[in-house]
Amino acid sequence: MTTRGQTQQFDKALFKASVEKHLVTTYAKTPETADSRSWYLAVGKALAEISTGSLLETEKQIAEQNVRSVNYLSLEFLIGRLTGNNLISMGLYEEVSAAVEELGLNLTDLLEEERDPALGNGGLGRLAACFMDSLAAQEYPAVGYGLHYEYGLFSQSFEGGHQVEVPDAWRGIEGYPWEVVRPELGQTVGLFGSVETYTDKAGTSCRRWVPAMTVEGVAWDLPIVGYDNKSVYPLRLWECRSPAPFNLARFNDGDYVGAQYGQLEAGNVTKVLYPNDNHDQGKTLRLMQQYFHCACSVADILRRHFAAGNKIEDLAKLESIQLNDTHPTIAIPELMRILIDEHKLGWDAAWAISSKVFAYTNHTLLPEALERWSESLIADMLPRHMEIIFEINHRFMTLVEEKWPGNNEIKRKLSIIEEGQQRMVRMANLCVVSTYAVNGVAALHSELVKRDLFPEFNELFPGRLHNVTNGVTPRRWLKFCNPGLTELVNEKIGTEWPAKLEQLSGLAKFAEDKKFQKRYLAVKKDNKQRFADWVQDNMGIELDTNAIFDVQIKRLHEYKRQHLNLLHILSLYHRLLNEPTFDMHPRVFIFAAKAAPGYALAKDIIFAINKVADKVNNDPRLGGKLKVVFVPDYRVSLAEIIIPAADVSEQISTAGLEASGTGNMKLALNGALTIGTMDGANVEIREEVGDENIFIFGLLVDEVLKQKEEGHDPYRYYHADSLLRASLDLLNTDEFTPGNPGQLSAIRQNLLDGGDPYLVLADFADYVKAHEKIDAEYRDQATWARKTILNTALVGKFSSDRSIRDYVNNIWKLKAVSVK
Ligand code: DL6
Repeated sequence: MTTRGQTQQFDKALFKASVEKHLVTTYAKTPETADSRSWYLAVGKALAEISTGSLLETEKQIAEQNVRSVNYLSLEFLIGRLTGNNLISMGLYEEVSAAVEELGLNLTDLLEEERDPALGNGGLGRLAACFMDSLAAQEYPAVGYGLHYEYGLFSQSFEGGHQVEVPDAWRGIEGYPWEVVRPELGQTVGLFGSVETYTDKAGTSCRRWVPAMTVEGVAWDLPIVGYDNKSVYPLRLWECRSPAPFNLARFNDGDYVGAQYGQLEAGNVTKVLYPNDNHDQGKTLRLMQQYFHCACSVADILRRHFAAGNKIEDLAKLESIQLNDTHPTIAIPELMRILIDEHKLGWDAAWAISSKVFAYTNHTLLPEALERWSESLIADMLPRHMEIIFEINHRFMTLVEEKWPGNNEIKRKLSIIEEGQQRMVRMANLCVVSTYAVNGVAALHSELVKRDLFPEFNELFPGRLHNVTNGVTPRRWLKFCNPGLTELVNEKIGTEWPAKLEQLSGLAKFAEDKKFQKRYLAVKKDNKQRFADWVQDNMGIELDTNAIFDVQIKRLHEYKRQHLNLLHILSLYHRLLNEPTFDMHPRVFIFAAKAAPGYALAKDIIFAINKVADKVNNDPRLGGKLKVVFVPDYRVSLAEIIIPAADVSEQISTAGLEASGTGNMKLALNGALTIGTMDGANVEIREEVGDENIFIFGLLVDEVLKQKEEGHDPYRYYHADSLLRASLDLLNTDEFTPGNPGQLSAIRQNLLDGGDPYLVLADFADYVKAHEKIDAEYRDQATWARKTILNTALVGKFSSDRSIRDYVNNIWKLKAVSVK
């Protein structure tokens, strides 16, 4: 019984029986005793039964065809809840909804029971999830490799306005219904120890690593269900365990607890996701995570390669390994080690393979995010890998000498090893030297990678540096999260757009159509109401859906400038109270963001926004014109409610610092108008939607660089602009922290005496002006309707399907395999 769009055989009676069977046998509940969570788990398990079968079948058919595939290595996959999304991809949403209704349940309520698997920090991890979705949707053979963290990104709550972090046990006690453990795929991983020289049978002197300890990698597969097809790809997550459950000698001595130490220590490796976004912390355990991830993944890639009957010499022909940022870079010396030490290839033969297997994506230009590991740490944990890195560098330095004879300055700059008191390994340099393709994630970013980060590499390796502009999956970020708009779009342009997002341009002709405008705005209003209800229920704040919903949702970071947004709010507060002629359309400023636990100023900014929110939300003098909501515990499932409700999208990073952004794409797709700097993918969004349908402000990249070079003087702006001065000075009073002046001063101090490193003050006046324009244009609802419709219509380029096709055509060179 396969209906249109339904990709899996589905029998309602059998499905219901399977749900009830899992309820009883897997979760030990009867229909009478089961709560909503148990029912969700049972439904998840019943669905996973279907997807696991398809996953095995997909693996089999791809292996039989023995075609080229990509292996996406990432320390983060911020997949979000799977159930709703997988139902959409399987084409079973309505069928399962009807089936559970017959069991006396409501599918929407059940979906709310799923905890978000928060296995990533932000943009980089979410991008990896979108890419897996698009690979499966287009059937380009792929495996995603990540880590099975016991705890994902911390849950956030607020106490007295301060961020509090709580560990995130995303699997619950029962485990995650969609995952399946694959014991047969286990790997053993060495750590520490030494390197020895020995003579092989042929009399050749060889080197080999003798690890001091080993840990076990256990594979867990999550199904990435292809949209509207039969492919299901594995997202393979490695969990670290001790090789023996306990130390038998100690156990026999009666030391029951000590006997399990090994287990506890190995478990630490994949215990928790490091909560830093765009910041490298250099912790030993993090390096261990990275190596563990790479060792298991490379071994699994080779296992598949040999299982299909291939020779090692054909590896680069059949496999590409994409490194998602530098976090999995240690895979490069790991593969070289295996090729040389285990497969006995000479250096040149090994290099010829390895350097054609790996490709690298750069996601940031921020110096604090570019990973460097101390040579001594690598040499201690991975001594053979350090030797190989030295050899790669030695050969590379010879190349540099040939190109720029006698130029030690260039050598110092390009070397993989950074000299200094403590020698450091520059992972990005290692990547550029050792891969066949390097890409940035938006046109501007890729230009800056070429021009500012790696100019000499670009000369040395012409053609190696590429651009692949990021994208987002239209399935989750429109079809699933915005059913109202989906229905309207389906009616106008048909139902194929979720797999062909460029078709949205067909909506452009309705942008002036009054009837369509009315319906589009009605959908937006409904979405605003859905979010307002959530805020009322969860935060006790009442929102007026006639207000402009102005949204900034992303990690809290100075370069993303949530404090610029805050200053603008303070300026509105000041004007409403002090300028009798000032008027504004009611506005709700919505924030959601987690700060890295060790990032003090980011936490100060959260506190300040919360304090300002407390005051303005309850100040009758403002006449309800200004509201501020800081939604706690930002996560994918919250984004799914906020994004469809947004009127305005804040993309206000200092130009040159946001590599791409992907929230900007999701918000524009759902009809929010961007207020943004000429940064990251904003530049390309502007190109697509047209200058009149976006609000651009602020310094350009080269103006930022110039201003920094010449010495940015924040006080110059402070003295020249009375509105800025009034807004900043509010932070020094007790206006928002009654009885406690100075509690918000750290932000003001950072901006004035700390030199304003992200040029907030330089962009303030232009930002205020852009907001005034938004205010005026929103009041003219017909104009606004046209602009918002055109945003949805004209951002088809930002589908992650297009990004994946760019990778496939320019870097990976894959052919699709249609699973039967
Ligand atoms: O490419 C995905 C995403 C971009 O959209 C963001 O602009 C960028 O900040 C983010 N980069 C990182 C870097 N983390 N590290 N290392 O998360 O990547």
